[in-house]
Amino acid sequence: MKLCRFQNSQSQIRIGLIEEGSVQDLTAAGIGQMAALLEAGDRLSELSILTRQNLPRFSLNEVRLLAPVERQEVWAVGVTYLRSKKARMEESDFSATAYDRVYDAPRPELFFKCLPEKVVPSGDVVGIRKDARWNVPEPELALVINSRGQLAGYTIGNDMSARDIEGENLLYLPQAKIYDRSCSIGPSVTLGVDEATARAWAIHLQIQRGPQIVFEGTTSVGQIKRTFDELIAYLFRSQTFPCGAVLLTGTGIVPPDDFTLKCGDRIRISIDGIGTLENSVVEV
Ligand code: DO4
Ligand code: MG
Repeated sequence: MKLCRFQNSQSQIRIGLIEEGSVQDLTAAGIGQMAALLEAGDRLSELSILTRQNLPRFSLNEVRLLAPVERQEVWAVGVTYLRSKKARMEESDFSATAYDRVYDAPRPELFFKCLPEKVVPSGDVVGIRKDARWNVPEPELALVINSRGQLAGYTIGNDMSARDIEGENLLYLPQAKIYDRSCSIGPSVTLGVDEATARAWAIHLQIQRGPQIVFEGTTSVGQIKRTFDELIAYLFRSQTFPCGAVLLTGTGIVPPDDFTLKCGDRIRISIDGIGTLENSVVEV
């Protein structure tokens, strides 16, 4: 089941259920926030009861999908794939030991990514920093977690990053990761899938420049070193999330070192079981 936030033709924000190219309007049945379903223990049965009503249905072409994030803080975890550890160690002599250590350490590298109001939806533009020379997308599975620390669903995240700033000094990480339009999430939240099933999903990244595909790469969720429970448990240690959280689980696809994004590039991130998150690039 795929849950979404959308804007209808009267510009009203609604909650919907996506099925075969159409959206059922759950707000017509009283669901004003996705959180109401994410917090419910029996969300799948609640949803199937709701969808037995004759709810208004729209074609996906008639509505604008919004980022499926309401009031959740967005966090990310780094160096969860061997590929990411290797790339980070190569980009910086200075920080190589830190990346090597964190990959094997019991405590993961968790970092704050952005406030919900800064998240860019699929179809909108993501940013590359004016003061960075080496900018890349990071295609990541995102865990949608409720206020009790339960994994409620999955979506797709793009953890846009400035690799030259990150590589110059580890203490510059917030500037490499957090700036205008540096996080895109969407298009919808997949519910009712266990970790073992999600681990079999492939993640695919495609970058198009004009008519050319300038980079393509694939990885598998199964290559994430840590379990989802472990990541969530660390995120919720000594910290409460009254509105829940979205956690980007790290990248396993890294373009070659001579690749940097340019304005106008189109980034497509697809994950089996979820869909495609698509954005073009602007300088910010
Ligand atoms: O410290 C670097 C962050 C790495 C990251 O964002 C990732 O592995 O996805
Ligand atoms: Mg990342």
